Amino acid sequence: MAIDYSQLIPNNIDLSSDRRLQRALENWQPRFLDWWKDMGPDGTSAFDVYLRTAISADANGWANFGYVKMPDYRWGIFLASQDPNRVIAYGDNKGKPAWQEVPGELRSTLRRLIVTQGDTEPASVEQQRLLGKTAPSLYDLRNLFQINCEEGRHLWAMVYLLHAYFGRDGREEAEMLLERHSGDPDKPRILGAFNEATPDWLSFFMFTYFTDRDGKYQLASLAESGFDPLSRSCRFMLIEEAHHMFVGESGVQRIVQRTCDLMKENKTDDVRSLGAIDLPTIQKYLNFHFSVSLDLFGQEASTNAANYYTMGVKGRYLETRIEDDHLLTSGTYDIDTVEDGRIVKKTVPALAALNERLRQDYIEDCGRGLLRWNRAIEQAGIDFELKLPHRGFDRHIGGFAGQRISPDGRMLSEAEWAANESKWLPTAEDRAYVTSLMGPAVIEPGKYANWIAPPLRGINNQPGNFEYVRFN
Ligand code: BYC
Repeated sequence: MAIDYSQLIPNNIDLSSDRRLQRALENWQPRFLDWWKDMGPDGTSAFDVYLRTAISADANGWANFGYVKMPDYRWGIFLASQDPNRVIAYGDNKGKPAWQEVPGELRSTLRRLIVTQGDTEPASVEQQRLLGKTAPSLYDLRNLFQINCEEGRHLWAMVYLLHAYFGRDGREEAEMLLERHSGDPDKPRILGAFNEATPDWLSFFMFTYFTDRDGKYQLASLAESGFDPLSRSCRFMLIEEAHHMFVGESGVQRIVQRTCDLMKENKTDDVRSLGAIDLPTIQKYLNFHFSVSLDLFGQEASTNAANYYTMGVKGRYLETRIEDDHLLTSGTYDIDTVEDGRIVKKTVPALAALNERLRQDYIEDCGRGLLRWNRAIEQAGIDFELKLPHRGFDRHIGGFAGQRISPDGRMLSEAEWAANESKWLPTAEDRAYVTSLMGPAVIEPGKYANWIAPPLRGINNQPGNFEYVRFN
């Protein structure tokens, strides 16, 4: 169904036929806009930004580009189209029709998952709210704002589900989504990574590469949900997510490229003296964002994950393409864990290992971008390789939490860790250096900060000197 933009809340769910829901969401809308004003991109409400807006939820031609003031962005409710024959693909309810309403016994489980997902979306906007002040170009500024607007829309997607299917509890949860704030000591966001600061653009690109990619895997698992409205919401969100990961991957790529170009031109490793970011610092930021994002997958052995699967609430990545019984009651899976001071493989029931299995899919996907970044380094003739650290490195959730493990996967004593930590994770000095490169924002069309290469092509094929943001 096409998106109806004539409504106060654009939607493709025939919202006007449900007056109660429409009114409830119209009540929430000004609160969302207040939140955007207070916690969204700082001081930007008058800017005209070249943004894409969804025009239909079909795969073809869903995006429309034009200048928009962000507070006027048409946030709304867009679900992928319904397959009337869809059945649940796994677990105890395998083969039964997907649920169009929330089964009573799954209410609190589903609400919790939707709230956790919903909480991350505004959190990321809050984390990124000051980055516009130091954008390395208009192109990057526009991409930041596009992502912020779409994360805002992802919040709308979850708030719609809470309002439409969870009654008063859902409405209260929707309020809370605007009341918790990233890094707030009293009311923090739910998941760890969403309370970390994103103070500079290297962090932003690492975040959109690694943490948005967790989003891809979690949304893909929730897209397998037996609760059809959740599945359809996540399917549409996934289309938007792809651009965010592109921004991360190409952003890091451009920083690496610039660093390599300067190293080559000046025959030096000391690119800091040239105002660029050295490869070891990029590696440290990578280590940090990768391990923080690995934590987002939860415990390696999780009864929660087993229950979600058995009940048909959350599936595996691309569940329907996997060839097995989709019950997993008899299978096993090997997880890495620490026992008696050593990293060992442990065989656990496949059902319990679903978080770890998703984490493994994610790790493999993360590796693909590194291949491309390393190709740029190799092509410059530089002897350096960016690497993903071991899955146990600097973890705070799961079996590796509290263990001291090196990036190459060795168990360390506290003293060994302390002696090396500054080589593996950004130090205060590294962060201060990267921060010192940031800003003021580069606002001349076609110009880029010294520490980043221009992109290969413009958004929507626009020329290099395109004015992506107009300041008013
Ligand atoms: N931080 O059995 P476990 C995105 C808790 S990103 C804090 O493993 P489960 C985006 C856990 O709650 C994707 N606490 O849990 C990206 C549990 O607590 P209880 C967001 C954590 O449920 C960029 C206990 O530890 N979406 O979209 O299997 C920009 C036992 O753990 C953490 C989702 O996450 C943590 N990291 O797994 C914008 C999908 N990990 O029960 C957006 C929805 C675990 O003991 N969420 N705990 O009180 C889920 O599927 C699950 O909640 C999790 C956790 C995978 C996160």
